[in-house]
Amino acid sequence: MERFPFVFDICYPEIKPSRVDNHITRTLSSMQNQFLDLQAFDEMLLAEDILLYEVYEIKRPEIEGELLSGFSIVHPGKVGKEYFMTKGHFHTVLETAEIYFCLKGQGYMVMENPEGDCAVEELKPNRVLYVPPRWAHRSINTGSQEDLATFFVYPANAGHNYGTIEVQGFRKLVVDNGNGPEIVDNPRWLAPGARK
Ligand code: S6P
Ligand code: ZN
Repeated sequence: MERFPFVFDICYPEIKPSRVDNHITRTLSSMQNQFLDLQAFDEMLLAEDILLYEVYEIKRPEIEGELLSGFSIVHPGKVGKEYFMTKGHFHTVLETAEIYFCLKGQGYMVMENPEGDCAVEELKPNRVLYVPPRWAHRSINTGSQEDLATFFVYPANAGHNYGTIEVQGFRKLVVDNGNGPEIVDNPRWLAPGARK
């Protein structure tokens, strides 16, 4: 592991760091029950387990004091009316924040805290988004052709809790009912009072 300061450059136009230690790919099959239209999901998956998004991480020790950073690239597309998105997660160490810097594309970050408060912020090039401690986050690409590319940085000891979102969902969805992106309530969302 590098003990001295280091730099890395972003390679345009595909946008990925010149230094990559870890490349994570997530395909449709890793998103069971996450998209609202289960039938559209099953039909798409039957045709092909397509790539939804990729993460390029700069590896560092996952200990307090270190920072993890990297690039998240969500490809364009939809499952039914719902745009391609990341799984979304709380940090295991709930009291940890994260910063996203949007490099390319158009989309939204859907966020919520354990009390059920929610926030949706637009992502566009050169926009910085601060995700405070305790807020789950999911990025969504609303572009029709272009990738949504962001640079992220967060405390290296934060960890990822995917299970909570897999069960309760996010309160808000971003869908296209024919007129472009629309933020709507998720009918399958489990409100705090309905959780075990
Ligand atoms: C990690 C940070 C990002 C996401 C990435 C993919 O805390 O928020 O690196 O991991 O955008 O999303 P997800 O929900 O599949 O981890
Ligand atoms: Zn995160």
